[in-house]
Amino acid sequence: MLEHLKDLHAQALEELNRIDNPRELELWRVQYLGKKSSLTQSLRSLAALPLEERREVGAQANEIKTALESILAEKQRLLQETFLSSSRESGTLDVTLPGRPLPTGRTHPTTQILEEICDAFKSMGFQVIEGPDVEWDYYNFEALNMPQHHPARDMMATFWVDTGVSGKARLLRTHTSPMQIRLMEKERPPIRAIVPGRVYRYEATDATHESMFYQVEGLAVDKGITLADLKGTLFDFCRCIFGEERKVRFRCDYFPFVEPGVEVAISCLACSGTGCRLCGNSGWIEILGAGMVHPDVLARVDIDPGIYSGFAFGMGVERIPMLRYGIDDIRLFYGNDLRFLRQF
Ligand code: 2U9
Repeated sequence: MLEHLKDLHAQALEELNRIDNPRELELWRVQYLGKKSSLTQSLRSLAALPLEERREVGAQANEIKTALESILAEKQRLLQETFLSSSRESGTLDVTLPGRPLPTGRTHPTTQILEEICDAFKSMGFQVIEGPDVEWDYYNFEALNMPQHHPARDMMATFWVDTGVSGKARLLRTHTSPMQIRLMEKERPPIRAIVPGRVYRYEATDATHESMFYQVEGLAVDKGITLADLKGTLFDFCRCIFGEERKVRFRCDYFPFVEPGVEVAISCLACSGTGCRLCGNSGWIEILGAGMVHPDVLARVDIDPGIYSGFAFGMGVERIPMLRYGIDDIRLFYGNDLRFLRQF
């Protein structure tokens, strides 16, 4: 065995000396150092040898392998150098040409805005949590004051995963609020959290509707939280994302999981409130829904609404870059057209 290894080493060196191009060098590498080479096979068959012989042959085979690897690296370097200098001399290589640009990826516009939104709330002391896309009917609807046959369920046309009995059926979440119920079940106030994530609606898509889009919803629960806290937080958020000069308007609205509910609008980004096409001549653009968490929702997770109160809010994420950059079709976000994505 030792004799065979020595011959192999000598033969490899002799052949290497005759090689003068990279293609032959690669064939040499496969023959002497590849997976099927005699050297690799010898190392593999060591286990079958008696202990003493195994030690000696193993050491010898490893030594040869290391020597061949280092001489291969040296030969590769030499051939590369020879190739470069002969190309330079013959004029086939112009070292003054600019290099070829490497294509680089970039952050998706939705991810960019999600990061901005999360940073704004983090700076106000909110934690960021995520939850499952597949949810129980209980967390998505029942715990949020929408029992079976509640009319508000119709507005959140649902992709059902399976249809168990009420509360036990599974679905693709229609909003990220279920995670806030899970959080309140687990933790006691004070709670301040936002939940970014994908949500799903079973409806025809058009320029302003997608069957999957992103939401950020938020929740703050503690003793003594009032509508003034909601207004202060969302006012700061709107100005942080849309600019210090924005006016922010709060008007009554209805959502089953809050009481009272509000819709939040900002002065139009295009006309600053005088009225234009973007704002439908109203001067305002609706950006968020919000409200004080309904006492029944708190009671259901065993938080006493006589002691604690909270506010909650929700927003569609894609709407923000659409307004900011004048994107007129939400379907562009997930169509994977690089001509669109490369602009951000
Ligand atoms: C809990 C209690 C209350 C979250 C809220 C809204 C109002 C709202 C929509 C905005 C546009 C969703 O993407 S959208 O279609 N959301 O208007 N969301 S209050 O209220 C909660 C959440 C969790 C436990």
